Amino acid sequence: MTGAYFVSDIHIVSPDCPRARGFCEFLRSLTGKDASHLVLLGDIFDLWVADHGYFIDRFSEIIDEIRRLLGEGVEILYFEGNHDLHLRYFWADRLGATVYGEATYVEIGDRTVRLEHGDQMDPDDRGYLFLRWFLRTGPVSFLVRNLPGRLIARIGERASESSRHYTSNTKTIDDTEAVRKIRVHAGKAYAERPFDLIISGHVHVRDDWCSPDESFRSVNLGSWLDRPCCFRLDAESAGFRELDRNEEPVTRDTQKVSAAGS
Ligand SMILES: [Mn+2]
Repeated sequence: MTGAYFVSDIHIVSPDCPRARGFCEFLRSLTGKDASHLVLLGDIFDLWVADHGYFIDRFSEIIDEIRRLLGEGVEILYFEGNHDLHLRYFWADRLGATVYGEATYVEIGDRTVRLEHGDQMDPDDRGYLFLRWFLRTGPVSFLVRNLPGRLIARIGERASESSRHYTSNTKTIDDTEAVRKIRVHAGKAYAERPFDLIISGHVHVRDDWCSPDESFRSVNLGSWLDRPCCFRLDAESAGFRELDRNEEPVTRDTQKVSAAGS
């Protein structure tokens, strides 16, 4: 492997928004020579549903870069978030990325990595977990693929406006609590099936933590709403990279991922 790059929760709202520009710039900086994997861990777009021409045309610049990377042999893994759904019709079937709807274990280099968006991390969030299931049932999938893309976009905008309104008024979970949930979830997942590294997104709180017995490392990617960054993993090191234009890249190749075999 050369390098595996992980990003999530960019929440791109339009092709010209600063986060879309930053993401294009980031994609342009990658080539098949230095990147073996690009892992998109959900909520890359503030809204992307199925294979509507509306989204494909709107974000064609990003799609072109993705196509180039695939052509250069970069493996692209896209995990659905709660803002980007039913991705396989376009991202897998037409582009050639691998799309996942659930947590998955992947071997990258000599590490076993558990990957997931993170929206199933909180078992207390029953209302959301029901909605998540509902949005993926057959009839709803059929409907969202067959309604006009522009209408889907309008419904999505309404929904995210009201959810922003809702979360800003009733912030039920603070950063400390979010970090606790990330780590508890990592421990539970490890007990079910071990890994060297777990990477998630969704909660928008950047976290990089080694379990007390150093058996695994848990990373949450934070959000580009706070600061654009990616996590990079290669054979020697693993750490966050800042992607702000004015900042020097900071690589925290800190604690080595404690691989079972090393
Ligand atoms: Mn999310």
